[in-house]
Amino acid sequence: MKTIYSAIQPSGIMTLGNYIGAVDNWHRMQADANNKCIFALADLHTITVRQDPQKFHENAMSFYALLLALGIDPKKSIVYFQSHVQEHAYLSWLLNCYTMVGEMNRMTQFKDKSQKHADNVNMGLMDYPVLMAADILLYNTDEVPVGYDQLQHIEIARDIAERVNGIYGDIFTIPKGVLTKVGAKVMSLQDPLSKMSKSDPNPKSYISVLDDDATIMKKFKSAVTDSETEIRFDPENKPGVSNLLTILAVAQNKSIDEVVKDFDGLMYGHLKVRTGEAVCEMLKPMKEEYNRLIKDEAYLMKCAKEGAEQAHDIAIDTLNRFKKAIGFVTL
Ligand code: AQP
Repeated sequence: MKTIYSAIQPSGIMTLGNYIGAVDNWHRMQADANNKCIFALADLHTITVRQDPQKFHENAMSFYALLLALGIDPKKSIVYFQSHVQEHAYLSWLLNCYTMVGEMNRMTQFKDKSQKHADNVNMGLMDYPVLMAADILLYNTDEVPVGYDQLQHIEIARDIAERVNGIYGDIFTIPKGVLTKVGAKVMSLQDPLSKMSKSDPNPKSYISVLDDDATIMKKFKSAVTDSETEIRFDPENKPGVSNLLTILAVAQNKSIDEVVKDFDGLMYGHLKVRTGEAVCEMLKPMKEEYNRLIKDEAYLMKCAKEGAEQAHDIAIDTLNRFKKAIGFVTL
């Protein structure tokens, strides 16, 4: 069996980028009987950026319900909150002692977020990749489905694991990052050179998977394209148009070439409207299921508790193995 592990931060409302780049892939991997899947809400990571307590709480519950509504099934996969399994923070401390400050300083996300949150460049923001390495390594993970932006963090998790294994022998499984074939980097609708992000201050730049249809259509109609007229897939020279084609291909479950053919002789306006309509259609069943689940807090908490217990059972074994190898006195 292959162990698949991935996580998402409840730092706002899930975007179409998170869905296409990550969660949709989780769903596909869960369907394979050879995979043992573990999915977490990375709520410890979320507080690296200051959160309003009530909003943070609501977002975390909402994210959990969303994952189930998107087909992540607690009967098939372990689905839990990172903060409910204490081994994450513990292993993160241990791994800190095997990670170099220079390595963390080089991380692209750290540099980006330090600029965006210049008034709060806290240690957690810098340490984000080490906590992520702990998440992944605790579960003897083989593959980590992520969007393109997280590949650098997977690389550092591998480096840390190899360093530890080099000192103590076979402690950790070396994980591999897995990208979705289409949509590993969904771009902002307002600035197609940067990725779509749920904490972008401009809500027109992203589609939240809970946006209503009218809002989705409005956001797609105002998507930034270019001053030409030809519809072709060319991410370098036509990033806005290529981003819309990517989203449409995923929403219609077609290849990009097939989608491009459908627009022979048509204009950018048609592309924007069709992409908006296809996304509304794709998200409709999920929204209905979400509206049902979010009212059933008792069920959500029952699933979260069971998920945390299952996760803990695996995590504690890995943590103890590592502690023993380091030489800690155990009770
Ligand atoms: N635009 C994107 N395209 C494809 N995949 C994406 N992911 C994020 N944005 C895109 C993937 O979604 C997963 C969960 O991401 P995360 O919440 O842990 O953190 P993030 O990568 O920092 O995502 P955001 O939306 O940009 O969050 P904020 O705004 O809070 O920083 C990951 O697998 C990620 O690759």
